[in-house]
Amino acid sequence: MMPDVTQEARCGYSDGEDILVSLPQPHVLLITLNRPKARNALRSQTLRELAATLTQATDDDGVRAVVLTGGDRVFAAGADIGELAAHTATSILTDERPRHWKTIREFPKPLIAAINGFSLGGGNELAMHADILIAGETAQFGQPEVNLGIIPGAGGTQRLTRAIGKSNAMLLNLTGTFLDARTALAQGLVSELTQPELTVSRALEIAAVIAAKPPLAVRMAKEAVLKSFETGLEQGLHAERRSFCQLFATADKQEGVAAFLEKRRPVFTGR
Ligand code: CO8
Repeated sequence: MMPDVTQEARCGYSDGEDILVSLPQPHVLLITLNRPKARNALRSQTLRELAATLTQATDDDGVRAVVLTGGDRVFAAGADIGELAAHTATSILTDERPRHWKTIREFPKPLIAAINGFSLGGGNELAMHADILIAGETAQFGQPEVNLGIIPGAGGTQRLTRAIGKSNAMLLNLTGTFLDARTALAQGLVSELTQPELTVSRALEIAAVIAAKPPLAVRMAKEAVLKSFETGLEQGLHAERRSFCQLFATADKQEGVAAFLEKRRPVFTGR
């Protein structure tokens, strides 16, 4: 069930034309794609608003995790095909959207996707930008771009292959067929399945757990895991070690260790 967020403080965040933004619980921002009539198709406006909200959340110490959803019925049906239709080979070169994807890709705090219904094309690429993917049992995933005479343009050939392997990624990219939620779980695209009405609640629950952890350690853990997609093992281990050592300089490391030894709950300050 979608939490009732209407009464929640917004603390400077505002809804856009295409997204709803709320703070349903301490330190957790909830972003809901809100173009249901277009199955949450991602037009430039949607990505612009999403990127702007994530930029605001990056600078906001009060936000420690973000949940991204399309609501109870659809995550996102891909890039807005009407908008794509208007692009030419030259106009697509100066398209603003790669800039917004970069902002989403570089968001340093945990991003959890709560996925119901269709997660297709650019929508699935958006889902795969999340650090943790939770899906409803009726969710369906796909990269149907081939049906339009194009290929994915925001990671659908790269992130999907890393998530589910070559043969499975080829199947989706070359045939345009959809993956059901159970298979997506079995192949490692998502971490957990829930009843569709509980997907957002479960994602918020995970976000709450993360929000209670020391933010700098969380940030560096995310950075280190993502590094494994970009480097060889030796370089990745080196980066991990560097972050590991840096964390020894934080107040939260002192607090975490002291609290364990003193058998009390830690109070993390993000310093
Ligand atoms: N773009 C624009 N409008 C869409 C899209 C879309 N991707 N998907 C659905 N809609 C619109 C439909 O045109 C329709 O509008 P209207 O009511 O005005 O006719 C409305 O949403 C409802 O659609 P349906 O009647 O088809 O709804 P169904 O529930 O029967 O089916 C589906 C839902 C299965 C999602 C179906 O609409 C569908 O197949 N949509 C297209 C999926 C697709 O091909 N996605 C890939 C798009 S290309 C892409 O993502 C490239 C990514 C490139 C990089 C990233 C850039 C952002």
